[in-house]
Amino acid sequence: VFLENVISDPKFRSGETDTTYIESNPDLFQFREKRDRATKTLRFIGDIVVNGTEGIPKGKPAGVTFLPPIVPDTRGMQVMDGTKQILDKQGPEGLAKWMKEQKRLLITDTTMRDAHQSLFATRMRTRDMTRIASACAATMPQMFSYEMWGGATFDVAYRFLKESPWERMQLLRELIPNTLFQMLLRGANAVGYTNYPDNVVRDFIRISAREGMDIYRIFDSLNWLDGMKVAVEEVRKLDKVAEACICYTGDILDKKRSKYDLKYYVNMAKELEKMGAHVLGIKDMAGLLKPYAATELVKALKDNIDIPIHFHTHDTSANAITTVMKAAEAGVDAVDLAMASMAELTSQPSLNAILYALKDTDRDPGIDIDSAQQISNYFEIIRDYYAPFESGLKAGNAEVYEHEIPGGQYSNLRPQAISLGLGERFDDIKKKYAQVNDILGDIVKVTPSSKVVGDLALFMIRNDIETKEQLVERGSKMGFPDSVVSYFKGMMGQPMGGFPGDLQKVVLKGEEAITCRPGELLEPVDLKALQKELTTKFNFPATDVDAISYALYDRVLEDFFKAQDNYGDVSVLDTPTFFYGLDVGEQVEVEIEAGKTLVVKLIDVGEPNEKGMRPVRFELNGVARTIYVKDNE
Ligand code: 3PY
Ligand code: ZN
Repeated sequence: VFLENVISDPKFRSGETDTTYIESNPDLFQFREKRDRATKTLRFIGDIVVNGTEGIPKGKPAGVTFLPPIVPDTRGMQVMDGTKQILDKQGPEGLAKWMKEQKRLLITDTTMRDAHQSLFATRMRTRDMTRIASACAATMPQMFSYEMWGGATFDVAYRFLKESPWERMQLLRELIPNTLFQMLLRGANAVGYTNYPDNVVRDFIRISAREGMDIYRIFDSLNWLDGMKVAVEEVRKLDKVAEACICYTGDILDKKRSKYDLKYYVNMAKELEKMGAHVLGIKDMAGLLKPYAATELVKALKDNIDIPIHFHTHDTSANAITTVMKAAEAGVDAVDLAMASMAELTSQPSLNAILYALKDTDRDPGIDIDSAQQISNYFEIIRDYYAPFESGLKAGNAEVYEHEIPGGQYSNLRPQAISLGLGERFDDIKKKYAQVNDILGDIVKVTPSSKVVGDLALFMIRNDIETKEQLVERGSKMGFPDSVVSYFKGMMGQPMGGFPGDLQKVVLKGEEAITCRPGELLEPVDLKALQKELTTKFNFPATDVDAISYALYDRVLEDFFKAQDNYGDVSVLDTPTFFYGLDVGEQVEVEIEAGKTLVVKLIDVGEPNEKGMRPVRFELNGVARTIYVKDNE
């Protein structure tokens, strides 16, 4: 975004300016250091060759062949209007009304967000989305929405992919002008793991709406209504779609588990409708809603609220496709699915399978089956690039009904356990997770409350703590994980039924807990000041987009800027080169800007010198170049 200031300047882009605007704002042309891009690119590739990518073994994964993806040829095809135009012309109420009038089942494709978040730790790069985006727009104009932002994508894009999530949205928006974009917003936690001041949540929504977001799926990780109000209000103000969620936990069919029963969900849905939700989301983040429970829940909700209902689930148990069918039968308006090659396991059920299942019925989604197949084929090839990030799960596992771990967390917990040297104890960890949930009084588990449960489970295992009594007894002399402290302080909101008092006391060690909204207490963040600070620190005219990102993730953004200064724009590299570097003798082409291509060939890697620097020899456009890279081993 910041490389092309004048183009990304909102006022300039709005067209409300004349040439004097440019003259009086010379900093629009003060570009950040762009020179020496070839050296920076070689430096990055050299670093990957020598040190590999964080979190995965160095070098190309064995047994995987990287093929170039096949993009359907849609040249000359007209892009038909779709749901985006309905929202833009008729507003969110108009869209909600339209949704309810549709007989067909509306479909959200989660491939570009939750599917890769749940299957391979959110690592899908923008480049692998943009290449297929035009084909999505041209061949599937009946798609209700693309979930392509939010959740963990924001943090991971900056932190691990070294690319801007804003640029992702901007590029996809240009390529998919006809379909709604949808994001997952963690209520007062926005796209982070902690509560933010109210003004940060509002500003984030305002800026992301301006940059192209349409539907905000808003939830609170404890189903605490107060935690969702600010976000719902702000989205409404902007005439975007507020999809407020009930997070589903427990089992409404099990009459012994009365804490989260049908009445609880129906009441919550009514409250959300009153709060101003345009759409109700059923957010089944762990895939716990069983097929017949979906029938009951959707019917009861349909009887009690007037807004359309959008169902989201995960296929961890392997039951989810049946649950989607039952929800569709019971009249749900929209469902989340993923392209077949990116579906199932901890991801969403298969979009392609549902297209066949509902073909020639009155709920036929109307999306062209062959086109969806081609898009799925594209992602099948892409998925191989990310093989080392996969969770290793080979099949569905119905045990999820016991441990209740959300899909997105499940694929992260195993590497987290391995990094703590607890790899072999994954079974114990899952059991401990369930036990911690009991200890906390059976809470809703979704980011960030699910992280609290995961962190406390790992804490108990590492410290050989078996029971709640031991936890309370020994806990008074121990420091708890940050997430656990923050939870008990009330910084993630209030759980239904309150906190277990004895445990709260030992965790907080005399500190007071709050019972109001944390966002009210936190000092507002001065975005303008942040913008100035960034401008000075990084010597470029920072925008409000940079400032709001800084407000959410200060360290992550600083590291991202430093990486950009060091390596240039690495989003231009193909994904295998980005993660695994080059083999000796291998050559790639890197298009650093339209019409400007670097041909990079790795010649060899030398022994480290006395400073631990290895010479990495390349050929750059046929000319020998050596880069010295610090060997971190
Ligand atoms: C997230 O918050 O990232 C989730 O996907 C929760 O389900
Ligand atoms: Zn999800």
